[in-house]
Amino acid sequence: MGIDRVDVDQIVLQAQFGLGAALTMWQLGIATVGAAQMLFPDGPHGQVFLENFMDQNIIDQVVPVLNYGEASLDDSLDNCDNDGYLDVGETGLLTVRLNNNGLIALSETTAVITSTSDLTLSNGGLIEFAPSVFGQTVEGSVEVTLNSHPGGSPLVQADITFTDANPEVSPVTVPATFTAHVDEVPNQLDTDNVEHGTNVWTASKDQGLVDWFVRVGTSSSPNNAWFVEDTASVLDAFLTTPFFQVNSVGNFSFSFFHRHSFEADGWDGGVIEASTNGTDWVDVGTSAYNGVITTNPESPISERPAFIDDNDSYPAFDQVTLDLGTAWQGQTIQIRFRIGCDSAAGGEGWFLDDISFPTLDTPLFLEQVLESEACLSCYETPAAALDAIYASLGAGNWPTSDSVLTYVSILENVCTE
Ligand SMILES: [Ca+2]
Ligand SMILES: [Ca+2]
Ligand SMILES: [Ca+2]
Ligand SMILES: [Ca+2]
Repeated sequence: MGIDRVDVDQIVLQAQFGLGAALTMWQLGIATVGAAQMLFPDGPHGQVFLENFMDQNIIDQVVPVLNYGEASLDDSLDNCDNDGYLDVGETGLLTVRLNNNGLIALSETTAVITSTSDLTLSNGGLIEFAPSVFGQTVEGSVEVTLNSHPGGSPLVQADITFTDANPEVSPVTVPATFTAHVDEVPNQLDTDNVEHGTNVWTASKDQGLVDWFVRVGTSSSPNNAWFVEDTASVLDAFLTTPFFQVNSVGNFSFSFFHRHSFEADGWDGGVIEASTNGTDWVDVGTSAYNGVITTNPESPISERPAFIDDNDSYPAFDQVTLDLGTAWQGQTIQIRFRIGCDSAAGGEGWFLDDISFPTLDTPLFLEQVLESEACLSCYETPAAALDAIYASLGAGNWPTSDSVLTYVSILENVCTE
């Protein structure tokens, strides 16, 4: 059965999107068949490509592939302080994302959550996912209540065991930990070690497919670092501080640890910029750069001095300190880390950790402290809060001049012990 030429062009283009460098024929074959399945789910396209690749021995077997994506824990269903962290007495969602990376459609994907932490899980911890085809991510959740917390370490532990029954995928168990039962106190720390979520940063982009995100496993301080991939397609992505005031006395300096491996010969790279209005940005990293971006109209930072290729100590991290003197004294500014990539080929990307602004009068970064409130019961409505006040007076007793009233902030949904 033939396939229209225009369909073939679309499939091949889609398949090559974001595949990166050092590609094997097997990867290209799998990606092409997958792209055909995604673009033409009801057509013969995927099967035609698959048979041709198998005839050529480029693809030798087709098996279902289900991969772990990520998991998160929040306090979205019934919370005391609405801070995104599951505190004792709160109920939220434990959400799991799985990726179908095989050429076979999956229709009975499940995960079971088990934990040694003191949690109550809905549905026995079972999550049932929607059917998926190649390249799709499926997401599912269970309701979680945190009943108690041992203190000490601000972590909740869970094991995520996922599988598919049709067709059969062998179960895989992934351990996960989540920060829980904490409060965030702003403007406490000079250094962000990237171990506590996204802290104060904003990740955004003008062009491209990916953003900076907190990645586990490759870092300067264990276990997390910010990371952005050097994609094989045009990318202009930023990791930006909030506005902050530069110290009005002395030099302004900041430092960070980073590891980078960009597409060789300066086609892709990274720069550091500052702005007083969030719109107009000037480069502030020149003294630390190791090269210049190759001339290429596709690149958002073409011909600019930049971090290129690998850092000196790669794959270890190097520390960079930038002393910007007194030029920014007293001004309110933002700093951003910017990756610029052209298309055609990519590289590993850029890791950033232990970012420190030690000269500021007011520290930039927040600190997580163990939750001090015992959030054992929450008022879901203002009426419930009023009922609680009346109840505190004793049944049938209206307030008198010597009544002792307990004040409850109904706006902040405050809890009692
Ligand atoms: Ca909370
Ligand atoms: Ca909290
Ligand atoms: Ca770290
Ligand atoms: Ca490139």
